[in-house]
Amino acid sequence: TLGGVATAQAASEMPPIPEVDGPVAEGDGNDYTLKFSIGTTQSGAQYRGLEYFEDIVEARSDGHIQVELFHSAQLGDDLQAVSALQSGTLEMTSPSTSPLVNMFPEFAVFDLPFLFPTPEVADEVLDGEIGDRMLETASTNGLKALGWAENGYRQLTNSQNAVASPEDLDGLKVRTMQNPIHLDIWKTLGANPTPMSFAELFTALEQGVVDGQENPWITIQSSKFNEVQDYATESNHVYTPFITLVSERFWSRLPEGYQDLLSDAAKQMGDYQREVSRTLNDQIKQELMDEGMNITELTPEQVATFQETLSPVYDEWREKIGGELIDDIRAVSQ
Ligand code: TF8
Repeated sequence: TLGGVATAQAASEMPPIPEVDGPVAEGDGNDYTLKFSIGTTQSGAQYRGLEYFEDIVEARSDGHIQVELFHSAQLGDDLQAVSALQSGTLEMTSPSTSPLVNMFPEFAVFDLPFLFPTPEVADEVLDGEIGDRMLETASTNGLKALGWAENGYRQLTNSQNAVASPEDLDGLKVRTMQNPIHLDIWKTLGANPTPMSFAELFTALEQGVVDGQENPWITIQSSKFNEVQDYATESNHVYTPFITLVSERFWSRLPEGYQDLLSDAAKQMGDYQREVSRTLNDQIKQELMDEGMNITELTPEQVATFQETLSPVYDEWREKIGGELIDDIRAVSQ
């Protein structure tokens, strides 16, 4: 069928899953089951990364670690999955950093608008000293942080009208992540924000409880938001990482050889997943346009208007997040 061909073409443009390399890790003769749950769907880049992670871990543990994948928040949304790790009923998850700011306040730096001008700057921060330090910070309270992947640059969608300036947002009901900076961003822009779990979002959009939301193109398409949202704006207003977490209870039971294996696999997954995400980003924007979504691309002047309007958000949050951290990230992009 035509649908089948279209799917096959889209899939063939995903970078292939790499061959697993590396030696078989030294175990302790025991078998382990590792459940890995995420909030996005099976057709997104995140799940594709998980499939690579599964290949690596099963091959390099010689089958002694069995990986079971769960998508679409089947085992809970971002926050629920993190608490399941803490109580030891789930082994791994990879949430957006944004819902975790109550636990790790410095993660709020990833919620500041327009702080990461390019994916390369994001990589330098995540894979460098700052990212390493944050993985250590997050390795507490029953969690061990292993690496970074990406949700990506966020774009606004809505059911009401094209948005090219803050005025176009007047009174628009926008769902935000459960995060105080995001709430502040949309208030400052003149919208009417409502924090809500991602797992409830499709229904809220469909029933008109909210008019709009913001997420990367790949998440918009894989969650079918375009079926209930006619308008989109390529705003790129925030870059959201995914942080790969493992339950400390599970981690501490593993022999060192398997701990090293999981760390390596998380890093390899993160590199590959970001490649997939970036390859698909423009492709999916085009697909959404072809399917009839009205996508507004902002001129540099229009972007500047959003940036100026949002400058009070920096005044409000700079001291709370740590001015030095913000300056360090700015220094990377210089
Ligand atoms: C959000 C996030 C989500 C992800 C994923 C579902 O809008 O961007 O896309 O965290 O777990 O809540």
